[in-house]
Amino acid sequence: MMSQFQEVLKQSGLHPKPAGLVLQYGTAGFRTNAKKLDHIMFRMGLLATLRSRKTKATIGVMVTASHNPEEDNGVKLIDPMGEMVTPTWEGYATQLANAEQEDLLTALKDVIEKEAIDMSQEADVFVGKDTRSSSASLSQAVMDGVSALGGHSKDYGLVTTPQLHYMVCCQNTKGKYGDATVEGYYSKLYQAFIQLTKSVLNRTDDQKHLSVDGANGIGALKVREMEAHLKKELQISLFNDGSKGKLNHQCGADFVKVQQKPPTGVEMNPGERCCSFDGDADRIVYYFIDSEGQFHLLDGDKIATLISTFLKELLTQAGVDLKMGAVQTAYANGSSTRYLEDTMQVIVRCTKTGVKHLHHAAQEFDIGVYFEANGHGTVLFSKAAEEIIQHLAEDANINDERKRAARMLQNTINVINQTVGDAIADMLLIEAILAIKGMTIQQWDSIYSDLPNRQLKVKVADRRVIDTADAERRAVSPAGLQDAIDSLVKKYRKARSFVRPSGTEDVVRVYAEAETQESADDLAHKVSLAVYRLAGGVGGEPKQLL
Ligand code: NG1
Ligand code: ZN
Repeated sequence: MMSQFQEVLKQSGLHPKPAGLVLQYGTAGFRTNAKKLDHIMFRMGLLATLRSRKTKATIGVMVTASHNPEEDNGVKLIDPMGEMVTPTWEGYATQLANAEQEDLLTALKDVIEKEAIDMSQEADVFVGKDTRSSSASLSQAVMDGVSALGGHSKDYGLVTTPQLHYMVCCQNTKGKYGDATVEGYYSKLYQAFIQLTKSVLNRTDDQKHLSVDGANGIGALKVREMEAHLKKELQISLFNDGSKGKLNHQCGADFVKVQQKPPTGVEMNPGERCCSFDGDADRIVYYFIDSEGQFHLLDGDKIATLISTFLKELLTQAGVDLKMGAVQTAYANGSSTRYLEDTMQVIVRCTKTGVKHLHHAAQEFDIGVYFEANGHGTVLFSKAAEEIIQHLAEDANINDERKRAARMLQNTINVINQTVGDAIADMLLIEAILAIKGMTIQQWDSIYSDLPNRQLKVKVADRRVIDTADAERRAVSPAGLQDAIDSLVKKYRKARSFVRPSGTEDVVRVYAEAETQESADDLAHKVSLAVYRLAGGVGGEPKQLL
């Protein structure tokens, strides 16, 4: 034990913390300019080792800054079942990250003591990274941290975030969820996809074709790897594959969603299905241009609706009564919420932004479909629901229609990545649903019409002055802000607006929706000015929409 601490001391000298630097474990772990992260990575290696000893299970550490610029990087810890770490451990992460060099051992020992960690336990950590140029040395720093504390790390190298979540879950469930290898991941997903689509006869090449924007990131590499398995049942044209463009620059799911326009680098013909991944392939959005050249976005809300409709129909056909719910955040388009509740009669819950909140809420249902509007989402099936579906699929005494539906539900369970939102898995499920329902992207799009909306960012001196309640839909501080928003919202038809401090960027986010795009833009702009005025805006009045 003594020697472990000496090793930590020695090694941490090679990964020194810049004095005074303070970072917070936010919505998506630590995320900032890559140059500031070496010590964070080393320390997260230490923490993951402790977490592994505490849980007596394998822990994951993913090095990525997702949709953020190439210059940034970040790190996220993955708990044994593939979920995000608990708030207490997020607190430890922040504590360890911010301890000055000379206080590191004290901070470390503090966690060991509070959690009563047996330091003689084995520790296993799976490490993965995205394609950023800084990721190689940063993931090495994580592994240095693991070995300094006497843990074992396994380097998965370049993987998507959801792939690493999947590996961790497979490892800790002793293969029940699948094999903890990239090959095992592809084989589970593509087999389920082939099973789902095999009954669909006469699919044309057009129906099998999909254009994918890989955001010049890891998703592009992994789509390439998987393509061979798909046996031409899905024919992918891959754009922004990283061979020339810069990661997430003018492309990727976040760009398309926020800018509401097509990415650069993708050849689009009218009516053709296209989708964009983000920089670590845990988000996906679909879109197309119509014959008049107009752009149509099918975001996480439209995806959730498509999947919920499909599952509800299958449940009816299979004749099983399972409680299904949809989970959204305040960013969900108002039309989607109305459609799910009123037309589909699905229970809808709204949570705070951040996957862990959605994931948690989705666990309350037999089948929980959760999606953030930005395209991060998945479906969770309770253990009981999985068992019921499995029994039914194997039941010799039911009719063909029920059996077919039960088998489709079973394959849906297998194609989806239940550990976390997964662009590749979601893409396969969406493609299968469209094929099975014989639906074009236009038909999918016309299920309901989005309310025009706008997202803006405002820079303030300290974004923590904004405090929210009611799943972030109301600002309780600073004083007067919510009143200002309320009186602005009243001036527009079908309007809604809210503000919240970002958990991944040093900005306040503003969201507005209204009956027309002009109104949504105007409302978002006016709310931004109110934030600027009442929450200590910096950097000159925000004249231009960010
Ligand atoms: P912040 O920066 O807290 O808004 C963003 C996304 C989240 C989530 C995280 C993690 C929006 C409005 N926010 O969080 O939904 O995906 O990044 O990547 O899209
Ligand atoms: Zn991401």
